[in-house]
Amino acid sequence: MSRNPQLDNIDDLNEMARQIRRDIINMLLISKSGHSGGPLGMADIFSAMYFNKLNIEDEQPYGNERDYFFVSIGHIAPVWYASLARRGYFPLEELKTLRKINGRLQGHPAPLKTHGLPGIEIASGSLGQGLSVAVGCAIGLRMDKKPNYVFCINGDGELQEGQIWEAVMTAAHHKVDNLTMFVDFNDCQIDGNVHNVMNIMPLADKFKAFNWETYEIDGNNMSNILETIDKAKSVKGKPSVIIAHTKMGKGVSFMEGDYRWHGNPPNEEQGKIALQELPPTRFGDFI
Ligand SMILES: Cc1ncc(C[n+]2csc(CCOP(=O)(O)OP(=O)(O)O)c2C)c(N)n1
Repeated sequence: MSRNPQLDNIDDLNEMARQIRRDIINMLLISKSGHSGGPLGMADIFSAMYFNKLNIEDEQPYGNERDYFFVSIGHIAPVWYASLARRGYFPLEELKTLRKINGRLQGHPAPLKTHGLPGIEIASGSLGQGLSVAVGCAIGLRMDKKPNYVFCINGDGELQEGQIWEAVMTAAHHKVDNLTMFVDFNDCQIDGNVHNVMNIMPLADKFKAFNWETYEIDGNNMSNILETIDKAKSVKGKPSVIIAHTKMGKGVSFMEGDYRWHGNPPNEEQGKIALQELPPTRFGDFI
């Protein structure tokens, strides 16, 4: 299946982010289970990545020239599925099958080899592992003298996993500069606010102490996202991290900033209100 075109201006990328948010709500209304808050909060970054920044190859899910995109927090699958479908990795129609038994869009993502879904590099959902894979991938590419770039999406709650910090130390030690990590910094996790469950602050200072190039941005601001990715990619001699301040449930007033939306879908009434707050776009709904 050939890819849909890249979008080159901020307004279009914002509109795509809104469409992805509508898709997330519609998928969850159909599946009646799944994660709302994290996916909605990350829609701007996914729109920026899939429609502007990621080097994607037409027709090939895993082409040799592609950038590698790892999503370590598999529970935000709805935003990933919507982005992949919108870019043309699989038919939009398939978004109706989120969490259906024997379908390709499981609650947590799995790659082509096991589930037949193109564009997913590795299975994720068990937190803490994705960054290690991303670091290994980046080192491997460098050993093969390949120019491909590697991105990894991590959650702030996920940073409580010890394995993350082994990977952070490893990437710095090996001066892995073909890697950018995003932290979805929404101060929410499955059962509370991150600062209450187990504080990870001061986060930027921790990454700086590990010798990572460290950026802090508004992760729901498209121009901020785009310009920081460019800066991070140009860094030499060390890995980069973009601590992206996002809002859980962004775009839906009654979900915003509330960790209780980490893993729940809207009901019919809530879904209706959510879709009113996210007006239709020129890209059109899948239902
Ligand atoms: C190894 C492991 N431990 C626990 C869980 C259960 N779990 C799923 S999501 C989550 C919270 C993750 O927080 P964050 O990454 O900040 O996600 P957000 O709430 O922002 O979407 C937890 C503890 C898991 N999936 N894997």
